[in-house]
Amino acid sequence: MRKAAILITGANGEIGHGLIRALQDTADVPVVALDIQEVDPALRPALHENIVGNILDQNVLDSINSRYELSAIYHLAALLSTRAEFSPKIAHQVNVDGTLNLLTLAVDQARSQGRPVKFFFPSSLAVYGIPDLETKLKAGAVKEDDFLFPQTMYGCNKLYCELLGTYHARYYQRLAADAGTFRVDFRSIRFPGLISAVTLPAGGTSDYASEMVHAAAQGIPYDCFIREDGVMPFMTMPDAIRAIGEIMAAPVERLSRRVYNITAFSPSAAELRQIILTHFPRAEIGFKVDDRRQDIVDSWPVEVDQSAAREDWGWQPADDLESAFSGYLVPAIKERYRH
Ligand code: AKB
Repeated sequence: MRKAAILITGANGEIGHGLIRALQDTADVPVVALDIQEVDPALRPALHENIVGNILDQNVLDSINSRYELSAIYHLAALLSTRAEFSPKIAHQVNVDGTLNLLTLAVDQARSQGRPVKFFFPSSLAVYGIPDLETKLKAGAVKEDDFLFPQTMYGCNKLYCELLGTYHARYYQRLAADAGTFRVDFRSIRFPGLISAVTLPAGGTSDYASEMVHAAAQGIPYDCFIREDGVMPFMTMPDAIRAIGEIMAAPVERLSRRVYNITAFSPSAAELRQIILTHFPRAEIGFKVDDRRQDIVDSWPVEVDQSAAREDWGWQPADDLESAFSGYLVPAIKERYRH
């Protein structure tokens, strides 16, 4: 007999940390974590099993398939945008081949259970590629289907995986006699940069926001690699985790699309510095711009249109820039570095 469970890949990453804690309170079946590294010991009590393994290893996925009956897969494992530029082929393998492996696992599970398996995929505003800064500043809130010409390997990977997931939800093996009996209930959110008080990102281009506030809280000088007027959307990790819960709980007939934009606030790097200084007046934050990473941020929108998420599943961010810092980031980060 297979055991009922939920699977989280990339469980030790930033989103995984928040999601495991949220599922601990809400999930009706045990949570199984898969990550290339051991999961943070603090999270282990929330897990039924902590599998150390690679999403590219078919033996690992076969073993999960034979032992668990999965009602949902949260496929978080990925190489982020800056790291992927340095290792584009590995990024393609992890981000695309890995996602196809997990979608195939979901199909196998759906087929054997005779019901769709829910599949959450965190996409990113990196799917956008705005040709120049002038266009970016004029574009306003960019809709889901505009400017889809990513300028990074990560953005290409995310965009293609959005399409792969949508294909698995709507058309997978449509010519088969039993088509429709093994669909994947794919749901995806395009996240802006995420800022967590608990973890630091690694290998992303939006990392400067998190690095700035974590450095300030520890009294460490920080040079931001983005220009003072560099701007892109952000959101707190608790808002992101709540959004995942909401889209996964939404009745499927409410979803007019499979991939949704969401956002919360869009400060420039100078505005981020300013708000951090109001909470940490002695923080030393300078600017040492990395032109290549700046180019990536310049290709991402200032704002995204999130009206579809609002209308279809009632999305509303809890935090604006002010409350993100005063109500969440600053108290939680101070607590984290108190000793
Ligand atoms: C990155 O910078 O790679 C990510 C993202 C915006 O998707 N945080």
